[in-house]
Amino acid sequence: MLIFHNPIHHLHAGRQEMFRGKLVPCHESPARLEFVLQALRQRGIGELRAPSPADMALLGRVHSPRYLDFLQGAWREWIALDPANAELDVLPSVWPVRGFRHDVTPANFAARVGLYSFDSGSPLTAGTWDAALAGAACAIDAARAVGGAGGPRAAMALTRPPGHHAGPDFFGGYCFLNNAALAAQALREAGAARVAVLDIDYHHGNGTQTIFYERGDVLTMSVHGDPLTEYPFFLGHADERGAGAGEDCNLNLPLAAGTGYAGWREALRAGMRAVQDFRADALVIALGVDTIEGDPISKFKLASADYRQVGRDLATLGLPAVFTMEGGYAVEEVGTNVANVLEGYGG
Ligand code: Q9C
Ligand code: ZN
Repeated sequence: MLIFHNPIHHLHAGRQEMFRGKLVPCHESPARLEFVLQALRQRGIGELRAPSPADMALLGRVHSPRYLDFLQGAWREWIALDPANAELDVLPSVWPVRGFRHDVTPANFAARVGLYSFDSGSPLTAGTWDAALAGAACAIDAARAVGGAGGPRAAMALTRPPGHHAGPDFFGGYCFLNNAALAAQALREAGAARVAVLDIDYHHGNGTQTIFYERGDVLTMSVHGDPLTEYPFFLGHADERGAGAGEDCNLNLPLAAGTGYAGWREALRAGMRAVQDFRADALVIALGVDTIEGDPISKFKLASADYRQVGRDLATLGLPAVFTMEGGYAVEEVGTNVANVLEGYGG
């Protein structure tokens, strides 16, 4: 399997995230990816590749141009507010909720951060744009390597920051550019008529759902902690089925916090049946391994050994596939569990 890894992921390293009134150390850290690289090297899994420059035109077909401009210039504007800001990460503090106008773009940067984000847990740093862009390039390259159709080839975009919470024009949930959506779009443009995104991160893939909600050419499926109690709360419920041309092309399978592998696997298999009914030509697997028992911010109870079976199950779809790296915060186990999935999948 070709593994496109982000050689500059460490340029994105948030200092603190807001959690229940306190600034706490970031869960989404460079060490997460280093543990995966180490596990893959140790076991001789995959061939590592660095990405080529990102296709900006393709990025503009997934994210809005004004959001991309905002992200690219955000750090410069943050410093312009106050040079002392160089020592601090950008965190939003005001959002245009119900009743506010969405058709004005404030000149004040501190307000604009709120226009383009949905939480205060996703610090934006000096290197965020460069790191996220190189990660997006990994996703696009992985998609182009497996191509639109013609057999069960697979590739991985091994990158951070993760992507599945990032929407057409917003960041949040540690995500800035939606790598899984970019891979799906690149697969479409490489000739796959229908693409399915299977999101198995603990958290609902709200960004990916929103990007494709009204499209009939991309099925989005997510197995996740029930948003009535779990982040991101305001999306990911079972009655969200898609709209317009995308009606019945979105499937949410929320599970109670505390669910173990048996119940989780049943949901995954239901999601896989939907992929078959959709007659997908290619697959994107948004691979979060925050489903492990003991993950510091998640509440499913998978064991490390279960991830091999996850890989084996996914391989039975027999489709060209792109894996993207999403969450997983029990740092040492992130490497083991990602390597187990890829091993189960077939190397
Ligand atoms: N103190 C991904 O797994 N908030 N994002 C959790 C913990 C955000 C997770 C609060 C969780 C985002 C890609
Ligand atoms: Zn997650």
